[in-house]
Parts: sequence; C-alpha cells; structure tokens
Amino acid sequence: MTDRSKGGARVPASAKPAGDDLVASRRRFLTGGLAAAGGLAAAAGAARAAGDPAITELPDWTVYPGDGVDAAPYGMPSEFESHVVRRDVPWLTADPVSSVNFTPLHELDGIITPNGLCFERHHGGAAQVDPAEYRLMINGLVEKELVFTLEDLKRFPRENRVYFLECAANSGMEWRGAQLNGCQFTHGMIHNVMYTGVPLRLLLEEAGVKPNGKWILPEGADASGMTRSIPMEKAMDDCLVAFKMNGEALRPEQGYPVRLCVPGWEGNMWVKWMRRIEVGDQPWHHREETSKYTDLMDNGKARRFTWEMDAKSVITNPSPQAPITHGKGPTVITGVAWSGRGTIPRVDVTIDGGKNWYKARMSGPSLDKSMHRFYFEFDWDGTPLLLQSRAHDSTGYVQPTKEELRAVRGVNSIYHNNGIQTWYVNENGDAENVEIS
Ligand SMILES: Nc1nc2c(c(=O)[nH]1)N[C@H]1C(S)=C(S)[C@@H](COP(=O)(O)O)O[C@H]1N2
Ligand SMILES: [Mo]
Repeated sequence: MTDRSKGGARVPASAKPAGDDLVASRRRFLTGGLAAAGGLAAAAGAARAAGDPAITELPDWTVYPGDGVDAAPYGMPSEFESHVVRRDVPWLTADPVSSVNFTPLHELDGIITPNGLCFERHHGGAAQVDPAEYRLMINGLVEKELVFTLEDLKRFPRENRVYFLECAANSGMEWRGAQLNGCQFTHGMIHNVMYTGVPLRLLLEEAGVKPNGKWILPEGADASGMTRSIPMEKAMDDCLVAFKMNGEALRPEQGYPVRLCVPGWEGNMWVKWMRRIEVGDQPWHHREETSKYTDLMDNGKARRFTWEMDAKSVITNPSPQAPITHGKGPTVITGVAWSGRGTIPRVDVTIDGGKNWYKARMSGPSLDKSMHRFYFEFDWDGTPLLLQSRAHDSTGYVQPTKEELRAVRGVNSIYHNNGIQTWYVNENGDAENVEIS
C-alpha cells in the first residue's frame, strides 16, 4: 500500500512511469498536476457520520429468515442488479433478427464475461437446436466423410481455454468521431469466456485431410448459414469445437450445442450452431457472405483477410454509464485489454489526455488471446480528466491513436477500429465520449 498519512498529491507505487523517458513528465505531474488531498482515510469512508440509519437500524433481512434453498433452482443475480443487462442501439439495425446487442463492460470486473451478459450477434436469429438431433458433418477433401453426434464429440480429448471473441465491427460506429456514450456501446461487442471443447485438429485428423485440402468452410445450422472460409493452418493450430462456456452448456444465443472458436480472429468466423465443415482447396470468397467483412479504404480499395484482432483496450470505469459518484479523493480506474496475437504484458493509462502516461497495474490471469484486467488508483482532486488507456501486446505492438489509424485507413471502414478511446470526466464526475487531437 502507499503511504496515505502524508497527504498531498500522490501517485501510488503501482503507478510506475511508463518509461524512463517519461520520468521528467512524471515529476511535472507530481508537482503541478493534482491538488492536495488531505484526510484521505476519511474520504475513503473510514468515519461515516454518527446516526447513520444503515448502522443504527435493523433491516428486515437481519430480523427475518430469508428464502430457503431451491427458491431458484437455476440461480439469478440479485434483484438490485437488474440494470446489469445486454443492451442494443435501436437505430443501428432494422430488425432484431439480424442485429447485435452489447456486453455491459462497465458493470463487470475480472476477465470472465458471465454467460447471460455475453453480447449477441445474429444474422438470422438464434437457432434452437435439439441436441438429440444435432449432427456435425465433415466433408469435401477428406479421406472419410464423417458425421458426429454430440456424444461422439464428447469422446475426443477435450481442452479448457479462455478466449475473447470480438466482432470486427466493435467500435465501428466511432470511425468518423466520438458517437456512442458508453463503453457498452463503443466496445461491448466482445466477451471473454472459458470454453471446453475438442481441438478441431483432432476431428480433421480423424477424417484425414487430403494434401490439397487447404481451407475449411464451417457452416451454421441457423437461417443465415454463416459460412466462413478459414485457412487450414489456423484450423489445425488452435481452433476449438466448443460445447461448454464457463463450465455449462453453451447458451442458445451463443450457438448451443456447438460453436467453433477461432482464437484471436474476428468474431464472424466463430460459427455458431456449427453443423458442417467442408474441406476445400481454395477459399469460398466468391460467395457474397464470405467476402463482406472487408475494410474499405479512402482510395476505394478494400483490405481483405484482416482476421486477426489488433491489440485494444478501454477504460470501463469511469465511463459515460459509470460516472464517479464519490467525489474527490481515492479513485479506482479500471479497464480491459486484449490482443488477437498473444497476451497483454502492459497497459498505460493517462488522466490528462496523454501528457503523462503511467503503467497500469495488471491483475488476474494473463492468458493467450484472452481479456486482461488493469487498474490505476489515484487521488482525484476534482478537476476534469481526460482518460485514455493504451495496450501493449506480447509482440511489441502498441495500440494506436484514432488519428494514427485514420491516417492509414481513412474513415470509410466499419471494421477493425482499435484506436485509443478517450473519456472526458467533468468536475461532477460525469463522463462523456470525446476525441482529442
Ligand atoms: N451461425 C452463425 N454463426 C455466427 C453468426 C451468425 O449469425 N450465425 N454471427 C457471427 C458474428 S458476426 C459474430 S460477431 C459472432 C458473435 O458471437 P456471439 O453471438 O456469441 O457474441 O458470431 C458469429 N457466428
Ligand atoms: Mo461480427
């Protein structure tokens, strides 16, 4: 812990300068940045006013017995958490059957997304598949064409791995400028789940891929089919045929009973309700639905095959849906970071729009192609803040600013916007989505 007895502005021990070259700016921060914040213990709540009824009165729940076991055979969150839900943006799509809703990132902590809060993206609604009638077929350029039942799949050795799934369109509404007020809407097309499943490689080896089998085409059992071309190296590397998420069966909206996991790659390749895998010698990109996830550039050309998700991060608290309500004094900033190319060894945080950067404190497992959790604790002096986070991934890649991205990609694209997000926090603690240059 840092020493709070001295009062005055402080940067906690965890807030190391982001690099040696930034030591000078750190000193400026210490002397000129935050105003004195004396009496920190009181500010943090050690001494509440005497006579607080929450202390002096006995609430009902202390006096009367509560519900017995089995009041809810499948447990649900506290009624006081009923605001913690997926939300959509009504004007974004014409019909909920081909639409998206968003994970409430500002209400979550740690790295795992609870199953009921994982964002949904469907192109033809969520199929309701009877597991007894479920079949997975492998056909095309294989020695033996095979059909598996769910039980057959569960006889292969299975693995447990935590992966993020991010839709390539996440933050897509922000290309031309700050637009949606909340990290749920700007960054909530992502979830991070522990999957249990069979490595796709084992199933392909069982079928025996012919030498000219270079691509796979997984297909969903829903009304959209959602066929996607995936190169054989990726299929043989780390793809999973998953039937469990966070320990329980996949939710219907996540592809029950079986979905494909394509770790680190854009969400649209993670085919839900997967019923067939065709092996072919070339991609099926001539099909309209397999080629539409491209990134239109200023010169009219489009980037294709941009499957890997670049490193990205966002501060989830405070943020527009989660203002600072406690006033000045000890304040916790937190957020998430991820990369489709590895782990996140480091995240930098700034509270003054990038004049000074600090190393955030990482907490929780650091897993390949998974979300990471970071924190930055400081004493807020009540003056406005410009909050940003910047992820570094294990390949050395550093998350770019939105301006840097636009300089390369223009503003015509929807997909793959991993630019640095800025929140402006005013004197009252209210936060707003803004851009600074
Ligand atoms: N069968 C099928 N698979 C699908 C889709 C779909 O509509 N049908 N949508 C894709 C898209 S674009 C995304 S971003 C992810 C979303 O997964 P989720 O609903 O679990 O969040 O599923 C992908 N897999
Ligand atoms: Mo997507």
